[in-house]
Amino acid sequence: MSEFKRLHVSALMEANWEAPDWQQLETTKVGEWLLERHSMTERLKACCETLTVEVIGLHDVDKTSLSDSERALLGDGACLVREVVLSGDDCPWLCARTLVPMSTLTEQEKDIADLGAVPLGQRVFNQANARRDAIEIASLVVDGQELLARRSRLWVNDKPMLVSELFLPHAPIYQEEG
Ligand code: VNL
Repeated sequence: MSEFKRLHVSALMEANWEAPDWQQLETTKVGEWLLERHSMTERLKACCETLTVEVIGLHDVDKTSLSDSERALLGDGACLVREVVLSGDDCPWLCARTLVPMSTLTEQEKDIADLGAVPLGQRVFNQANARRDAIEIASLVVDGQELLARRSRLWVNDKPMLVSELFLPHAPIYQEEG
């Protein structure tokens, strides 16, 4: 897992995020995945019998380790970093890294630090006021393979977190229309 983590998490951290071409993407199957505003967890669940989450990293970072764009999207404070792999029926589909500002982990949201194998999307979209904005996309080369990724900001009770998701080679986003 550590080699997987090194490759995929660092690819996500080095991604060149760009604003999506909504008009062009909205009409494609890949676009439906990348531009999903509701829960990615739900969308993946619909493609398998069992969706599992493996936490591969959970640590704090101080504000000095945030990039300029992360700071612009989240504000200037320490964050919890949660790194996971989501698998559909034991096939790895998504590697995700979420930055949760400490100022988000308050009151009702304290539990987000202790989700373990509960998917973040399931927790966040349980809340009626959850929303997503600032969707950006990137194409990353990992192990010689070109993979799709996106970054977006999630809001719960008007508190932000920043979610980066890398679609692994067997993810449904790459499958032909069935
Ligand atoms: C998680 C689940 C993260 C589904 C995701 O993107 C996601 C998680 C950051 O459990 O951390 O799409």
